[in-house]
Amino acid sequence: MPIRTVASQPFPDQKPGTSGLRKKVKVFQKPHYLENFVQSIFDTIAAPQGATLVVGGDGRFYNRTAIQTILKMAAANGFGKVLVGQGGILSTPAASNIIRKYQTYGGIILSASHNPGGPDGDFGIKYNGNNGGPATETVTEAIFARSKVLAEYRILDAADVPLDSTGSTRLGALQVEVIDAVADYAGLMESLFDFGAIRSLLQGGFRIQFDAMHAVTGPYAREIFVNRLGAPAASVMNAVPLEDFGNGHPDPNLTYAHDLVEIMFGQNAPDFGAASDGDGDRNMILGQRFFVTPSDSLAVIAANATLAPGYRKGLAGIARSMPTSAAADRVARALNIPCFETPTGWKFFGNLMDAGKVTLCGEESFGTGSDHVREKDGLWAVLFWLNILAARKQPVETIVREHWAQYGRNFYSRYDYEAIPSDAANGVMQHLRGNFAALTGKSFGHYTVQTCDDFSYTDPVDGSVSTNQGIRILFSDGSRIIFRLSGTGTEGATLRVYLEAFEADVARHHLDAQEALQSLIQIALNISELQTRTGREQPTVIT
Ligand code: VG1
Ligand code: CO
Repeated sequence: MPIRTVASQPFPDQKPGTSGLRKKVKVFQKPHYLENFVQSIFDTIAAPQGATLVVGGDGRFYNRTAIQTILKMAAANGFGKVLVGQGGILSTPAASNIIRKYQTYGGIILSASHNPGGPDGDFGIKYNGNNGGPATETVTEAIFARSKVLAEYRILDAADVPLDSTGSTRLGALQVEVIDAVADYAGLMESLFDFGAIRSLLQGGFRIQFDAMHAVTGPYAREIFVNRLGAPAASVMNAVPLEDFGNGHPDPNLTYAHDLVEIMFGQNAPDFGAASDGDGDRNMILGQRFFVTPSDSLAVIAANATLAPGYRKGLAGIARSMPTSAAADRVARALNIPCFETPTGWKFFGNLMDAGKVTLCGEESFGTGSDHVREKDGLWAVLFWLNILAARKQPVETIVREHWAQYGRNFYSRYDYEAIPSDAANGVMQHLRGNFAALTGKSFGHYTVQTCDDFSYTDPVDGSVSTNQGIRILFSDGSRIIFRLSGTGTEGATLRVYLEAFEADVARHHLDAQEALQSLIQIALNISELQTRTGREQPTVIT
């Protein structure tokens, strides 16, 4: 079969964001666009002749088309074998596991995560290295640099490869192996958690509801919750992955996972509810009429980690992204283990996990995970909670309230202003930067600004430095306001405002977060001039 060499044009807008390259499907459909990016990856990683690659995605629109292109390009670029999830589907954590388990030369994951899909929706692509984690910034910068000077790409002229049943096909010299997308992952989960105890919990009448949001976790959740743990089939809802996620927004939060929220906050609510996002790496945890913030979830998992067989020996350390609340820091202090603060995005946790410095990682954006893979892992977090619930035999709400009583409560909320003009968003950030000196020492009622800065991070393992990772306004009582521009949005700019206030007094733990954070919110709006600069009275989403 002939290999075609195609002249390409550079695309200077291909700078990858928080999690790889995310664009509208329409952009990916432009001639040579995807090909250029894939060739830039291949040129940068310089895999040895005959190397094995993993390829899979969250099943959204364009997944199959992109996979056929990548397979033909892998064949023309000297790869020996590609492992593809059945139907082209692999959840992000499952792909990470396969890279590690079969020791491949990394993998390509196709997803725009929680962003909507379909012909008018979003698509995304990223390379994960042989540790199973998203490429480090050094590698993504190199891929970007390569894409700017790329002169041509190589692709095999061949028919499409069948992807719907497991088995092997040849594509020129390349062996394409379609693998069961679920089995290895389910096995890994069974090795970490006490499935026997969870099964007994469910047999005893404990009711769970999991919302796969018509995204990638449906088949995984069915296999794990229904087939292996014996939950009724109806406990997994929206379980069939659809190319447009049933026209939904596969983002597991109180706004977008409304089907589940209605059930969990309604009459006769089950004992436990959870949801995952488009590519299966995020999670939302709910008790009966009770929402667990992702930052609290990380802290509770850390404090109870030894209840799960895979973590019985304890944790080496914890890492959280900078905007994530400091609830986990308090647990780390009590356990006498280190706690790391990294920039947003899972790629910053990889080095720490590889070096054995941390076991658990988490982000406020519904991301929790551990060193079992190198991605955040939605179903893993759900199983961790079920393991804790099976061991402690208390409701979700009681576990969280007891946690607050012991460690104090970090009230937390995030305000997202989506699709605002980039100039206005940059203007807010510039305005804040220009006011660091004026703000320092200033009091706003109970709150006094201690310091303000632009977060920068030096990787303790490889010494690489990442600057401008978010503006921090730090108050003397430990409260924080963070301003950050999203790196995953595909329309204009998304400005995120993160608010955190610590409360040691149990008598105030019953407060609603919005109530407890009211004055901080006012301060944030005041000092940023956000409303006048963006013309937005209200945020798009509050989590
Ligand atoms: C968002 C979240 C971040 C997360 C990233 C990828 O990034 O804030 O915490 O790691 O999405 O999540 P940003 O730059 O838009 O704030 V997902 O589930 O892609 O893989
Ligand atoms: Co995701």
